[in-house]
Amino acid sequence: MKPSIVVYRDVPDDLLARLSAECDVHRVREIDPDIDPSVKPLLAQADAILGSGGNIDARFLAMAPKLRVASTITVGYDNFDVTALSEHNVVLMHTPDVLTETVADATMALVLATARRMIISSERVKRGEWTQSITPDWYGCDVHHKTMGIVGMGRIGDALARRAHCGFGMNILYHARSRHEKTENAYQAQYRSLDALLSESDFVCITLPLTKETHHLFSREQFEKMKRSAILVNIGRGAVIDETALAQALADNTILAAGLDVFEQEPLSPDSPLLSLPNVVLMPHIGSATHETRYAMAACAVDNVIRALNRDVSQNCVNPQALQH
Ligand code: 8YV
Repeated sequence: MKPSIVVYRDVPDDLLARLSAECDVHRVREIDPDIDPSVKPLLAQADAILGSGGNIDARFLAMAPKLRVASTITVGYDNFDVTALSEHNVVLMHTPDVLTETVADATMALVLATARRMIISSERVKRGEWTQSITPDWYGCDVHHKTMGIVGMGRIGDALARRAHCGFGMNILYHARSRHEKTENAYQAQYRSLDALLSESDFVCITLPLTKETHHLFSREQFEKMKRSAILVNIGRGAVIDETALAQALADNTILAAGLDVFEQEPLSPDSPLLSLPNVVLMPHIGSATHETRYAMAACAVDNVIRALNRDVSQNCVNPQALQH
């Protein structure tokens, strides 16, 4: 008998066909039975789940007693309780590497769009405000040869450092849990304490995952340590920033501007104070959202689940120790 898998995100047809050759595939829109109760009987029988989002915790796992593999079509896995998964002998597979370059492109795009005020300029042109030569109120600030401080130095941080240093001649500072000699040597990146990075950087780019340690790492105190001319970019996870404190810091010009791809609540609440600020560029979590990369992520997640169901957790597994012997 084929293993049963619940798929809770769009997956291209050819990849679904690959999955169907190995598994009984059940497609649903939502994985949370509180939102869609019809998922409950499917979870009761499921050997695997594949999708993105959802809150996969002990309560969820109690509804999926046969589950052996959870395959997320993301690199970040803060919505999974990894300890609970391991206790239930469920292996968690994710999709690192395939999105690194695309997310680094998006980070650089946010740096440029924010510094050069591209979105606001475009809106002004569309409103018919470009009626004569532009005046200094249209000006942005330079990016090239400025100092970029990267907080979190994983794969995406390294790919961003490459773009910023090799492409834009930027001086790279970074803060991370450990030193990254390869990045230091390749891009003359210099390690700094978080406080030193904040005070020296023109652009502070957050590429951190969300963990207990990084939750609200950025709040009023950190914004006050930044230059008043500094721009903050977040491509990691929204809750690394205390968003209320950020909106305040942008409103009272404690920092110059921000470019955000991720938010504490997604989709962004219509009540968010960020929505009315002129000095913030808001993107709907599109860091990895290109046709090519989303396909590669889905393909990686499909391969991951097939391998893991065949007890191969040698690649892309967050908790290989959970494989039951
Ligand atoms: C995901 C992401 O594609 O992979 C991650 O961790 O943040 C994004 O690239 C997105 O969360 C999918 O919903």
